[in-house]
Amino acid sequence: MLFNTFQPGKFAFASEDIDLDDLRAQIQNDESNSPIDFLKSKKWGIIGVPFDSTCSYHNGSRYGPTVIREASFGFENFNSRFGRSLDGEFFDCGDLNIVHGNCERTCGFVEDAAGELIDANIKPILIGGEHSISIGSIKALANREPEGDLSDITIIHLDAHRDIIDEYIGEKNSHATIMKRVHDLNPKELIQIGIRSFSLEEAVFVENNENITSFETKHLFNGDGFGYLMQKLATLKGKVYISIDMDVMDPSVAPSVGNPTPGGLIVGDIEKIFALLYENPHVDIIGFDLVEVATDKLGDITAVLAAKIIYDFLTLFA
Ligand SMILES: [Mn+2]
Repeated sequence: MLFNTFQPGKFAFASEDIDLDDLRAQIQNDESNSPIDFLKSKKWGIIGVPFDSTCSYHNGSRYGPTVIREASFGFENFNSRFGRSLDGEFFDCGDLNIVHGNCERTCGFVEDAAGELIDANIKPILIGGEHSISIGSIKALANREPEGDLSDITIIHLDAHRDIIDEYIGEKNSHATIMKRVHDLNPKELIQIGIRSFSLEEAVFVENNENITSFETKHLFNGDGFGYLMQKLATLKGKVYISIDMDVMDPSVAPSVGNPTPGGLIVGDIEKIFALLYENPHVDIIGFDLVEVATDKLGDITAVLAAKIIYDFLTLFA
């Protein structure tokens, strides 16, 4: 390809289109195919989910997939931070049809679409959209586990907020309750990073659940706090799903998010977290999402940073 020009619906450097039906048929006919083949797969599939309906502050995350893809064309194929080229195999499936105003049905569509990728040994990447959509991918993965839940999967959740109340203004399915819905699926461990805003009810819930580990910014950015996080990630084992709410970043570097919250992470923090997970041979990342970029402005700095995070992720894990 001579030109690296923005194509609507494609992340930069994405492989050409795939025939999912064909891939799934091949896998179904392959008797030697096993769950390990999915686990060790380095193929990723991007699904844009332009859904914002339950947002409690700034709306606009429905434009996230478009502005993030557009920003992705500003990067070089060679990723100098990691000394590697982005030449792994990944596909961009485009944007999902969503049901405006209906979180449950939209997340059902996400679950179906992510499931189609997984059944072709392709790991799902969601670009949001609001945070509630993560449950689609996570359920698709849980449904394919022997226990039908997350008891063998660690969730790494980067966010300014805990998102772990049972209902938000009477709603069970909301961007403010997403990690409670995840916790309902019995995760092996839920690791929350960058937390700095939550209710007392959420604090009590976290305290009473041994499978939740919390790295609040007040600890991360004090003394050896970040070092403890690094130690934790270096000792992780097994299947890991990563969910990044862009409001985990400091609003000085990522202002265009649904709920900006001062005192957050900077770019190098995410790079260090990815590098450490990449260097840990005992971890298999099985899914990833990046949500809550809320802007309709092309070239918005938050969209550029979001594209860089996805670009870094693909450079290391594709
Ligand atoms: Mn948040």
